[in-house]
Amino acid sequence: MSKQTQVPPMHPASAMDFLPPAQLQDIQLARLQAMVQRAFDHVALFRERMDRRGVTPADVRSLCDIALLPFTVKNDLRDAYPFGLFASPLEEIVRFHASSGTTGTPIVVAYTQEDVDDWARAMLRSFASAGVHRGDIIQNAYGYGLFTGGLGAHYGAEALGASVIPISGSNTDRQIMVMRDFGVTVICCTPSYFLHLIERGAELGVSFKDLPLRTGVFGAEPWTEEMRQRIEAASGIKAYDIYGLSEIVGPGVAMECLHQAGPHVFEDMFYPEIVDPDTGTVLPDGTEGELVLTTLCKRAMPMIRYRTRDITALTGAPCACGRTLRRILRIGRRSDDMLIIRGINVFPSQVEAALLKVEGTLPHYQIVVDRAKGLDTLEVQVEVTPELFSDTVGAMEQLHADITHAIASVTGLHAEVRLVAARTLLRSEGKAARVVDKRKL
Ligand code: DLL
Repeated sequence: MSKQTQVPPMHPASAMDFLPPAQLQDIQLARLQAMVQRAFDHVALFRERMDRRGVTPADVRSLCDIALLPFTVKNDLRDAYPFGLFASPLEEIVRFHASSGTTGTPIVVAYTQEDVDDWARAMLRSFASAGVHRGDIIQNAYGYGLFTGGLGAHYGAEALGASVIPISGSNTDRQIMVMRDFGVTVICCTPSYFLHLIERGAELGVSFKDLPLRTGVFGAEPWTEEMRQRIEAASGIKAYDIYGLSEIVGPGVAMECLHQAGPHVFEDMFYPEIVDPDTGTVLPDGTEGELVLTTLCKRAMPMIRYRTRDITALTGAPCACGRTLRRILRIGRRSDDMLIIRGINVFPSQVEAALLKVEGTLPHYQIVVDRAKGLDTLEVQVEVTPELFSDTVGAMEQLHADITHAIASVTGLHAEVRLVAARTLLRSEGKAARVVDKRKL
């Protein structure tokens, strides 16, 4: 029997997802104008950049005028560390989050009480669009702490009226016990961690297909359509893509509906644009480029035209759910995760999609890039099913050839494929690190 229940009645907060476009645009423009004025009045960086361009808040007369405004980039947040971009006095700030800072100075983001409430509403609408409802038991395995995932999902789930288990990441065996014993129906975590949970569940004799678990709210890292299919086939749940980033709010910028056709952007709160990553020119819907986001409601830390580095396209094509919110296509890559190997551009997601198309592979892999005798080398380590691993040499050789061919056909590169036994590669409890680039070490 299918685990999917009837579609619940629409939550009142979801009404904003279905606004007629003209009404949505009126709201966006009014919010944009107020936000730009606020940023101009209270944040030196925005005021200086606008002054330099000769632009004032009064110049934003239509939504198209957003193109007059300067971009903001991650380094601006680093340079302003810790509090330089706040538009609210510290006594109005009720929450901080920060990025982990493994790659440099951390960035700090801040929220007023209204910001926290707005964020909870965005997350509520996210859950509701995936059919999550009051009465659901949500296991929230996103990390609690400075990472936005845990608390973001938590407040949204509570606002929805669902029952939240604030288990955070890690302690995998306890996660599985709780999932089984509490009758969990919805799980929130990274897709890579969910794979680990499925696998550990099987080792403990817990098949997710036999549990009430119905829905996964997966994001915080790139994952492919092939990965979604693997997850759904192995667990019997529906896997939905949720997108967000700390600089804008955290999770809840965009979320898929039951039709799983790419995340709908909550456009009344976050204004999306797609630009050419090299020139910054705004591109039309349907064209792939870098996602740029402007917060329309944020008070403590408004963000104007933030360059996310995430590569996607916007589509206004009608969705079967009837939402008028445009969708972004699945974010498979970032402009800064491109590997240049022997002069050829390769994205980790291309490798993932290629190897998951081959039967006998497990969805656990690692890409190792190195340099030998002045030449770049690409090694792809892939786990294979225990049946295949213990099979004849011929079967392994065939699999090896199939994977090598699949990778070569999408990337144009010959990869050294290394087939490894199940459970060999390191598992992640949060965002998976798929690539080791030893050239940078
Ligand atoms: O990862 C917020 C989040 C938490 C989103 C939980 C979804 C669920 P950051 O740590 O600031 O925030 O990382 C943001 O992660 O710019 C993307 O590159 C990537 N990312 C987030 N969601 C997705 C997704 C959180 N669904 C960065 N698909 C973003 C692909 C994603 N990449």
